[in-house]
Amino acid sequence: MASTAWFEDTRFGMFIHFGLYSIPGGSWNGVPMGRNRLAEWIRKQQGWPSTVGIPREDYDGLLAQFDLRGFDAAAWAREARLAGMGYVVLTAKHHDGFALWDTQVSDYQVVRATPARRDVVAELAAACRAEGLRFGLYYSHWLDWEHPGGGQPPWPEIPGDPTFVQPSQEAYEAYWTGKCLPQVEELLVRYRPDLLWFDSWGTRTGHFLTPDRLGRLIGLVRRLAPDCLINSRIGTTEGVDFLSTNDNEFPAVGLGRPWETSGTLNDSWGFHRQDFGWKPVEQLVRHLVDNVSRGGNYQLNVGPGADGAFQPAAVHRLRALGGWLQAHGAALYGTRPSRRPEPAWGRLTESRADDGATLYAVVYEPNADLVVAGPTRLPESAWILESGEPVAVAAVAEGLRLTLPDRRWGHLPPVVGLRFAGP
Ligand code: JFZ
Repeated sequence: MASTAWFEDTRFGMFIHFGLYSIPGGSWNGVPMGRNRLAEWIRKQQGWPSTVGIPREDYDGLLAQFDLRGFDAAAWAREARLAGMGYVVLTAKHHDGFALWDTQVSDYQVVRATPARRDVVAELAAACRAEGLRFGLYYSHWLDWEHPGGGQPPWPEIPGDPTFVQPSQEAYEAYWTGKCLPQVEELLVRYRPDLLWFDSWGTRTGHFLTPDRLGRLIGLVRRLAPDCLINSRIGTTEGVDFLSTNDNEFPAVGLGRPWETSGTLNDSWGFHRQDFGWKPVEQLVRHLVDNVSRGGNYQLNVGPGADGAFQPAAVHRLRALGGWLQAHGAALYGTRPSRRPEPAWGRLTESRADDGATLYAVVYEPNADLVVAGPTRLPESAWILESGEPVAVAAVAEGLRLTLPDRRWGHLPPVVGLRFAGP
């Protein structure tokens, strides 16, 4: 197992879904895609339920348009840092099988098959490291719609879904040994990712993601990159480093080992020009604080347009999150869940050192009765984290009562720091 210390200390990362699907942006010939509106699925979902996706030759017409004229990896890395994030995870290869690096395993890749002729993975890896960020890669190991032996959508999952013909085990093994494993080896050896984010879900993975295949894949990572973290959506919770929840799933309690939620800013992962479901900043802050207070991370996604630009609605939210974290990040970065019960009015985290501990109370409801249950030992000091303004603390039967200064606290939560010297 690799060390998850950096992952648990960093708490907040950027997910980036970028690829051929970023060009159509959720609609094809003026018709918005159906089903779940995940724009990166347009190849298989366009026209749903009356038609089943886009013919391969039509979809591959996108290759000639993929020129990356506006792509600026340094700008992406800068936005992640400004958002207060500590790592970036890029879709190196999504389900459509298109590779964003100069893979020697397949011609279906950005350097050989597009006018861009740029290694997006290499550029972003360098930009992230220049910004002091960790770098990870998403790899769709289970599904691959380019290779004749790759997994097809595991449908029908909802009414109206078509049934896809899945490859034979022999064909899938040819995909596994001929594309999946050699491409993962390339990514590990060339770009040295700090984590690999594999993607599978549901109850239909076992037909192809057998213990033998997963053993070979996990073994490959451990052998070539012992420090590279692996997530549970590889298809098992055994022998992996952190758990990934389902999309946009925020557990009410911690999962007892390092874990993360990957979530979207709006509804689609890939750029979708008609996806207007942008989450408010306060919801995003609460998702982050909820997860961190329960021992988890938040990997928040951006779907850049084909020109590489982040939409203004995305930049607005990322910079707002970064602004809040500039003043309150100490309550999240490097912290661990508090041993005190989670209050209804907010969330608690703790940072512990040899000379004492600091309890952080993130106050969602400033007007509530702010009682922190547990020991009644008074702190040496208590203050509003962003301003230093003192906060009154009284010992009560249930624990400690905080009394905030009489202020207008706005829509983003204030944080109280409570310093306890000694063990
Ligand atoms: C998968 C991908 O299909 C999707 O395109 C995106 O990359 C996301 C991060 O991962 O989407 C999922 C994964 C899990 C479920 C549904 C969609 N699920 O558990 O229902």
